[in-house]
Amino acid sequence: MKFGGSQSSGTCVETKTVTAKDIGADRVMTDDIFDTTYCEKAGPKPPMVIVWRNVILMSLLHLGALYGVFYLPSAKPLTLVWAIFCFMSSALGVTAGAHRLWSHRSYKAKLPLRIFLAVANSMAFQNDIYEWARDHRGHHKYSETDADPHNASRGFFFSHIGWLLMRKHPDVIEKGGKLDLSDLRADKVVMFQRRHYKKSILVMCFIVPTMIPWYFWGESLAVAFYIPCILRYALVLNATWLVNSAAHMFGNRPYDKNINPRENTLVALGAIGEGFHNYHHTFPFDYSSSEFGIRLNLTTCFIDLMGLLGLASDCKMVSKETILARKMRTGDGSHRSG
Ligand code: ST9
Ligand code: ZN
Ligand code: ZN
Repeated sequence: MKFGGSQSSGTCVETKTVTAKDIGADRVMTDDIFDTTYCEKAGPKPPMVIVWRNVILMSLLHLGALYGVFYLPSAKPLTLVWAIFCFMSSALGVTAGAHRLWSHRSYKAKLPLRIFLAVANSMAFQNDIYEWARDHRGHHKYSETDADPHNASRGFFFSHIGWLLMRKHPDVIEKGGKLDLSDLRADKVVMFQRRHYKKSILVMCFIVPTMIPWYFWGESLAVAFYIPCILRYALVLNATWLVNSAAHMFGNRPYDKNINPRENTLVALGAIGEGFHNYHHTFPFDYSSSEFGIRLNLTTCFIDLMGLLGLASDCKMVSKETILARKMRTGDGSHRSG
């Protein structure tokens, strides 16, 4: 497999020049690299089967979140701080955890950090880490085809939330079943979270965000339920989904103009550093998910901090020469000087 150049380690370990082999071959898995050999099956597409239970639950969640907005003026300041804390924790459980660590293996994390990220991931309630990483590897490997769980060529709504409201395309399950997930199965933290997933989301996504403000500073149960729990959950979900929808449609393509994922600053802001999506699909193994390190990237700040504390290491990062060469070869010209 060719990755076209050299790579250096991120800020959490020393910089070194390495060969193309180091970019992919030494990783635990490479099933997040786009598969150019896959072809969608000819003939009519299978019928769309709507899952009404999910439609109802997602509608209730979003109505509840809207209701929460009206509670904002009556919330105690500490409750708002707590809601932001819950937003950040659950976001990190997705970005630094399910995404950069477990889906892409872009850095290594010691046990205490993996435990923190798994707990934070349960607060985000976006399917367990195993399922999330499996679907996400499929998204990279079969991007924007029938085998991509949130295939953006089916439109904004489908890639944003629609894919969670209907049965999956059979190719998602067929191709997903062939992905190498052995590293996930070997990770005790991932498998523990999967075994106890329902209990963990009940506690981390619903009970803890609601009970802490009520118990410790006497917030009303209604405010504590609708703001740090429901509104926060809906915001994290939508910030995440925007990476699948908006960042596959709006923005420039400085690294590869032949793919749809884009650089989207607004999404990067809301998704704590995950909006540099043209870069990310071009170099999925980079621990920053961006050319620009910590710029607009709280997730990279967090991983770097964990590196300083000795909890994260082996951060993979693409060298400037490789990035420049790739921009010249396949970019849309929008960053040529950058
Ligand atoms: C949620 C996930 O929101 C969000 C993920 C977003 C990813 C974003 C990535 C962008 C980059 C990162 C950015 C992060 C930014 C974060 C910012 C934070 C501020 N391969 O699933 P079933 C098997 S979740 C292989 O029922 P259906 C499966 O194992 C929200 N096999 O499929 C099972 O086998 P078995 C909350 C697969 O029936 C069988 O197929 N959660 C694969 O089609 C059936 O599985 C929900 O809303 C695969 N890829 O139903 C729940 N997939 O029977 C939503 C499946 O042997 N999910 N299989 O066990 C569901 O209800 C259902 O999955 C469904 C499909 C209705 C959608
Ligand atoms: Zn994508
Ligand atoms: Zn990814």
